[in-house]
Amino acid sequence: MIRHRGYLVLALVAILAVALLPAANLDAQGKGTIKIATQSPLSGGQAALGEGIKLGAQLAVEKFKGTLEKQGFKVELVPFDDQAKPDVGVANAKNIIADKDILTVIGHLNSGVAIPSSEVYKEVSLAMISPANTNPVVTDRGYPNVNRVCGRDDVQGVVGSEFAHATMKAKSVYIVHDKTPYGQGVAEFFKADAEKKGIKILGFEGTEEKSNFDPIVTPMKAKNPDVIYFGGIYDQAAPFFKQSREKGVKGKFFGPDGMDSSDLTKIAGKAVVGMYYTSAAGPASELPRAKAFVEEFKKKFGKNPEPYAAEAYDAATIALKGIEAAAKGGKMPSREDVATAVRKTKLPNGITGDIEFDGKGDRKKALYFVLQVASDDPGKWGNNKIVKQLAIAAPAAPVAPKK
Ligand code: ABU
Repeated sequence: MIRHRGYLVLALVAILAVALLPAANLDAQGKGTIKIATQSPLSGGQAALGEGIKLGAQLAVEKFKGTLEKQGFKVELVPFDDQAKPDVGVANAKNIIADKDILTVIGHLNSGVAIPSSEVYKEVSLAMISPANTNPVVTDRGYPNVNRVCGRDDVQGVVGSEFAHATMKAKSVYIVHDKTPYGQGVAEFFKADAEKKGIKILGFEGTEEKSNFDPIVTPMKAKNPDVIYFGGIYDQAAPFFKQSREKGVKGKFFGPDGMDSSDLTKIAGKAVVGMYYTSAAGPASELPRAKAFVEEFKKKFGKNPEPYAAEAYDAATIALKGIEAAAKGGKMPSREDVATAVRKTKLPNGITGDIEFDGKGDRKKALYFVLQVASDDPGKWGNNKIVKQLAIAAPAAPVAPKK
């Protein structure tokens, strides 16, 4: 009886083994998992843009992962929340490099987070493709693994000052910035060129204040500037502009791409309708090749893509193409091979235009826009009018001073 039971168990084990054989074979054929990480703020005041970056990348990965999957790789997107904080971005970056399956990072939103985080990626030659970081330092370090598909603030600041001078006819400007590498950086580029054009700088000050701007607004109002420029991000700029108008400031508001989110009108309402801002992100609804992306995005996520979501889509598309090129022959590529391939990857049909990197990882010709806020309805942010559109080559890297 006991002997019979033993045979029965053996037979069951054999049947089970045969039944599991196809799955086991599949595993044996599988070449492993390839992960693409995103890093952007998914919580806090800048989550609107950060979430858009994650979702833009997600859409591209879902759409274009097929080639790698056919080769036997499993492809996954792994989102990280950097909370727009440098220390959180760096802590995430350390976890990212510890996961050997992660072969590229799409991120960040904030240059002040991207710069220290990319020092960590560099340790292991992990490719980073930024959809949104505009501070020159991001690429001027000349790291072979660091790239961006957007423009730079040394160009954006000048585009802004030219517009303030030629179109807004500004004779004087008051500049406030957020003290971050991005906000202060773009404000300095704007200021330097505005001064060259003879615009009088009535104030230049940094603040980390998020809610009570009285101490800045009162002396600023007394100087009666033609233009008030805010170098920073919408979550801080919106209450600043709103309070400025409420306190009777008459000057025109202006700012860089940190203004470019529907949350600017959600917070500031009518105070910002009609204001101009520059951007390195094209409004996706106005980019001829991005129409299908906008429709797909809305259908899948039930909302409009925020600025830089389309750039994240193109960045993730380049990441996949780079990985495919490095995985030629069906072998799992090294991070270094992927970084080399990403730098060489061309996207002649990107939804934000043609993309190709120069020797330091800048987009060879980046797009710059001047836009005007059309409505206080955040749902109509995509209707903001393009007042000016330019494609400008990235400046060469600064030459180190001779010792
Ligand atoms: N360029 C918009 C996001 C801000 C930054 O680069 O830090």
